[in-house]
Amino acid sequence: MKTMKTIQLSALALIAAAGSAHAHATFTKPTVTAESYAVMELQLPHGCDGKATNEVRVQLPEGFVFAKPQPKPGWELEVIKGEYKKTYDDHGTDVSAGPVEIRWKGGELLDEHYDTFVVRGKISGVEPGAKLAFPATQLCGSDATVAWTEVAAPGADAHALKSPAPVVTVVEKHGDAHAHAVAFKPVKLGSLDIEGAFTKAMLPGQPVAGGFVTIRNAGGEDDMLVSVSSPAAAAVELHEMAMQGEVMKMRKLETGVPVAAGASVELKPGGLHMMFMQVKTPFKEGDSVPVTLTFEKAGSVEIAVPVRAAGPAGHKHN
Ligand SMILES: [Cu+2]
Repeated sequence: MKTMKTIQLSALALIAAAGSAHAHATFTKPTVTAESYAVMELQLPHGCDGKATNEVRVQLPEGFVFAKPQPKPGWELEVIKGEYKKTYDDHGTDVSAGPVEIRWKGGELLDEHYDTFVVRGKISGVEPGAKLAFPATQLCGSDATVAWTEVAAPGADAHALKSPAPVVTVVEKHGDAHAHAVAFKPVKLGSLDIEGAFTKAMLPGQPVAGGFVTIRNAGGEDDMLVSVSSPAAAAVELHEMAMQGEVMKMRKLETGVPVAAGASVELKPGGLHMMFMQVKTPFKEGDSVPVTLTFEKAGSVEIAVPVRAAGPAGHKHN
């Protein structure tokens, strides 16, 4: 048992050391949408051990086609062309060759500065869920380089790599609708503003789920969230998490959640929350759950609560 603990600790220490020594080259956005144009913005966190970067090379993966780099003042562009492995349709024309590497040359990015290098292209013929790696190299003068070129084997953990290539994950085209579903559109009810509602995807076998929302009372009169209901759950209770001695305990609020005049109350993980009891069908990421909030004075309103990705730990209930 003791040995096990030591091993875990030293592995953690290693990860922490690797993380702090070198921030990695990454894209500003982690996902791109299948079958659509993507603007890839590569951010470089530092030079080569103190030296300024004079050249940045980015290799383009198969499935990222018709690429066009964004020119940068002070840098020359070189676009290296090659054969694609497949043929791609560009508005009715079959295209089998195009840019495969972009080089920004002759500039100067000091070690203590940060910059981004941008290339636009079409994500084509790549299955949603796949990851696209763009191996990148920073050249500093004639003798120093930093290579971000390691690519994890399919299914392997990229965190274990020392110099991982910048990667994006391809998401479904209708991922757009999904992204919209995840954002909650604020709702007004009298002088109450209801914002930021969400719940989380449920793990198999998880019977309950927490729900969260922020309520602002812009009016001059105190109000109270007295009840919550949803056709997706047998009941929805209002709960509070509170320390009971050393233990975090959940407590049912029998009278409701007060929303004082001019104040706002946030139902959030680890604090006040709605609790969906005996959920009929586990909540799935990207869906939304119809919920009716009833206030003592302002009355009732139905909102669509978006389902976010499951948290690191499911919502436990005692
Ligand atoms: Cu609870």
